[in-house]
Amino acid sequence: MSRLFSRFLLAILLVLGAVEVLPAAQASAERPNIVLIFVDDLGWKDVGCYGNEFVETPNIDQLAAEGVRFTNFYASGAVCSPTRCALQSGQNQARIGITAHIPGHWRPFERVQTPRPTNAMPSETVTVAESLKQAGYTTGYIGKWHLGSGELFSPGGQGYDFDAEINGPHFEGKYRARRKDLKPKAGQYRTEFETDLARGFIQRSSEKPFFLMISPFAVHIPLGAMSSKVEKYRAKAGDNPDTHLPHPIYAAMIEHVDDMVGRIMDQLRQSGLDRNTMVVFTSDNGGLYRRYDFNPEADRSVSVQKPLRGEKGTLFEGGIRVPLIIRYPGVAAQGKVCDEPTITHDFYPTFVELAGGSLPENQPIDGVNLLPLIRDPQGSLGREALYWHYPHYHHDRPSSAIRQGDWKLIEYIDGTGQTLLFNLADDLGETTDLSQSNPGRTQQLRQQLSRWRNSVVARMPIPNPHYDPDRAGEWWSVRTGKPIDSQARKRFPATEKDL
Ligand SMILES: [Ca+2]
Repeated sequence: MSRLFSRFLLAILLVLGAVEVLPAAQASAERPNIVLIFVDDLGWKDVGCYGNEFVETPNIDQLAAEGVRFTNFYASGAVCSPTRCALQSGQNQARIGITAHIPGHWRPFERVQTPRPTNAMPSETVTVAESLKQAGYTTGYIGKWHLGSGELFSPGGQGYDFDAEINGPHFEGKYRARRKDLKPKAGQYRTEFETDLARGFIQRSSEKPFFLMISPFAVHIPLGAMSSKVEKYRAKAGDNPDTHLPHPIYAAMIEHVDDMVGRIMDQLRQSGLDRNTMVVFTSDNGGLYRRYDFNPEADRSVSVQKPLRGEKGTLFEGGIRVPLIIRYPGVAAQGKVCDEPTITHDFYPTFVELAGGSLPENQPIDGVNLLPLIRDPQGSLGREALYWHYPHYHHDRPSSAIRQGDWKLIEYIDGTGQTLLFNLADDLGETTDLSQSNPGRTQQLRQQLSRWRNSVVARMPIPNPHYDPDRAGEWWSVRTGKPIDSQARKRFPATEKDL
C-alpha cells in the first residue's frame, strides 16, 4: 500500500470516526449558546437586585436568583464606544485608541489638548464574533453598535452573520435598522422591536450553537418611554421633587429593559434552550446623573448612583461599576454573589473557552476567562490589577485609574498632577482621599499605572498652546467642528403621546 493511499485511508477513517462519535446535531447540543444583553448606560444601582427600591425589575432579579450576581464588575470604559471596543476586541480600548465615544466632543481652550480618538474599530481586529464563528457558532447582533459606520465597520463587517444594527431614539419613526427589510410594528417602542428581532433569531438558530448580542439603546438619553409605564412611576414618585429617586421616565425605560429580559427568557424556554444557554446581563458604563453640559435650571437628574461617587463619563465608581449577572444552569452557581473584580473585556476569553474555540494569534487579549468564577463565585482570578484610561474632558477631567485589591488610584492627566487614592473596602463612596497619608502606596500605584499606559501605548493629552481660562468651558463637536449650542437642543418627546 503506498504511503499516499494509506494517508488517504486514514483520513477517511478519521472523518467516518468523527462523524460516528460526534454527530453534528449532538455536538451542537453540547455546546452552549450565548446570549449577551448589553444595556446602554444602566448604572450599578439601577435594578432591584442591586438595591434599587423604586424601579420594578422582576425578570432581571429572577435572572440573579438563578445565576451569579457580580458586585465588583466594571465597564472597561466610562462611556459607550470604548467599552464596546474592549468587548469586541478582548483588550483594553487604549491599545486601539477608541478612548472616547464616537465621534466625540472636546474643549479646544482647556489646559491640555486631548487625543483625537480613533473613529472606528479597525477591520483587522479579530472580534469575539469572529472567534466564535471560527469555532462553528452562528452570530447575531441587534441594536446599538457605535464602533464606526459603513459596511466595513458595521456588525456584519466585523463578524456577525445577522446584522440588525439600529440607530435613533426610542419611538417608532425615530429609530431605524440599517437593513431596510427589518421594520418595527406600528407604534413599537424600540426595546420591543429589538426583543422581537432577538426572539426571531433564537427561533431560527436552534439547530446550531449561536452567540447573540442584544444591545438596546435604552436606557440612554433622550428620556422617552411608553406612557403607561411613565404614568406608573410618576404616580409612585408623587409630587416629590426628590432627586434621590431616578427620573420617572428613566425608571420606565429600565422596566422596558426588564420586559425585554423576560421575553427573551420566555423564548429560550419555548425553544427548549434555556438550560443550554449562558445568559449574560450587563451595561456599557455607569448611570448618567446629568448631561455633561447640563443646565441646572432646565431639568432634573436622570439616574441616581448613591452611595457611589460620580456618574457616566468619570472614572469614579459611579462611572464604571455596573451590574453583571450570568445565568448558566448546571454550571453557574444559583443565586450566589461574586465579589471578585472583573471587567468587560473578560467576556471574550470566557465565551471563546465556553465555545471550545481558540483565541486569536497576534492580538493581545487582556481579558481573563471567568468560567472558574462562575462555577465557584468565592474563587479568585489572581489578577494583578484593573486599569482604565480616559484622556478626555466629559463629566470629569482627563484621567487614568488603577484598582489593585481594595485600593484605587485616580490620576488626572490634565496638567494638574492631581492624584486621588481610595480604599474601596472602607470607603465605597470614594469620599476620603488617602494619597497624602499613604505616599508610598500612592507612588507605587502611580508608577504601575504609568508602566501599564506605556505597555499599551496609551495616547496622552499634551499642553495646549491655545489654553484660555475664559473659554475653557466651551464644548465643541467633533462631527461638526463647531461649538455645541446646548440651549438650542431640541426637546425629545417623553412618551408616544408627545410625538
Ligand atoms: Ca453607554
